Amino acid sequence: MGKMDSLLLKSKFRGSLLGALMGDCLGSAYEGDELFSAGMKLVIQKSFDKLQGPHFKAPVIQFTDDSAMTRAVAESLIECTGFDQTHMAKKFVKSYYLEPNRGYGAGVTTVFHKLRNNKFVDVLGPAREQFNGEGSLGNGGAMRVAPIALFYYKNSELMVDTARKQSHITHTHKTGVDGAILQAIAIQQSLLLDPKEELDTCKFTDNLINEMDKIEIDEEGLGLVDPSPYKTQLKLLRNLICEDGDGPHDEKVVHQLGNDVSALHSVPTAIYCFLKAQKPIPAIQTENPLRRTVQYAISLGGDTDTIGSMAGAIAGAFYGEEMIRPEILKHCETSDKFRELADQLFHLATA
Ligand code: RVK
Ligand code: MG
Ligand code: MG
Repeated sequence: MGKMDSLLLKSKFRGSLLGALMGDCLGSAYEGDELFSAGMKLVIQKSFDKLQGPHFKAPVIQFTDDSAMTRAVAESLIECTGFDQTHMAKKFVKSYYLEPNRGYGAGVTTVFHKLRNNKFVDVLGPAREQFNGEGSLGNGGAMRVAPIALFYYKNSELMVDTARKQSHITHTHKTGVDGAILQAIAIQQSLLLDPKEELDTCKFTDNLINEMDKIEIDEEGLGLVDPSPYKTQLKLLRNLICEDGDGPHDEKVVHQLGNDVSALHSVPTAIYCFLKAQKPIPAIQTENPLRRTVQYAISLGGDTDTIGSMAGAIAGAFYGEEMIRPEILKHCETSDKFRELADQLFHLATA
C-alpha cells in the first residue's frame, strides 16, 4: 500500500485506542479462569446486543488498569513529545495512587510502592526485584503498549526499543517484555494495512514470526528450554488459523494459546481473535468484525478484559473508528478522552 490517506490513518489511531478501551470495559465483568460454556457465551451475546440497542440507558462501564495504564503511556508520550522512562514511571505511579482500585495485577503494585519510596532515583530497580528477581511475566507490559505502536509506527526499530523500555518499568521477565513487543508489532502491522482489502491471515502471522525471530535471541545465554516461546506459540496460531471448516473448537484454542494473565498465554491469543474474526464465527452473531473480535476474545474466558483490550487495539488499528459502534462506545468510561489522546498522538506521529 502506498502513502496512506491521512484521514484513514487518523481513524485507525482512534480505532486502536478506542478498541483497547472497549475491550477492557466490556471484558471486565467476565474476568475468571474458565473457558465459558455455551450458556455463558449466550449471556455475553445478549449483553452485547443490549448495549448496542438504541434505547439502553445502562450506567457507563468503568475501565480497569489496562486502560488506566494505556492512558498513562499516551499522556507521557504526548507531554514529553516522545519516550521518557522516568516521566512514564511517574505517570504510572500517580495514576495508580489516584485510583488504586482499578484492578491492578497483584505484583505490580509493589513496584509502584517502591518507586514512590525511592523517589524515582532508581526507575528500573523495583521491577527487577519482582518475583525473587525473575521479573514479572504478566501481560501488563503488553496491555498498555498501543500508544507506543501508534507514536512510533514509522520507525520499527524505535518502536520495538521503546516497547521494551516501557515494559522494563514494571516487567523485566523476557516473556513479559517480548509479549509487549509482539503486541506492538501486531498493532503496527494492522495500522499499515488497507481495511478494504481482504486480510491475508497467513501472511500476517508469518510476518510476526519473522519479526519475533529477530527479537527472541538468547542474548544472555540463559540456556532457556525454549529460547523462542513466542515463535512456538505463533506457529501453533498459524496451524489453528489455517484449520478447515468452522475452525478449531474454543477448547483447543485456549488449550494451545492460553487465556491467562501471563503475556505468553494471552498476547498470541489476542492476535488469534483478531485474525479469526475476519470471517463470521458461528456462535457470535454480529455483522461487525470489530465487535466480533472483542466478543470472541471475551467469550474465551480467563483474562477477558486484557485479551479483549489487546484484540480490540489490533482490530481498531486495522478497521479504524468507523467500525466501532457508537451505541456500544457510549457505555465505555471516558471514550472522549481516549479519542482526544489518539488525535494528539496522530498529530505528533505524523508531524
Ligand atoms: C488483575 C510467578 C508471576 C510471575 C512470575 C503472576 C489485571 C502473578 C489486568 C501476578 C491484567 C500476575 C493483569 C500479574 C496485568 C507474574 N512468577 N507468577 N515471574 N510474573 N506472575 O502483578 O500488570 O487483572 O500472579 O506483574 O502483569 O487486567 O500477580 O501485573 O489481567 O501474574 O492484571 O502480574 O497484570 P503483575 P500485570
Ligand atoms: Mg484489568
Ligand atoms: Mg485482565
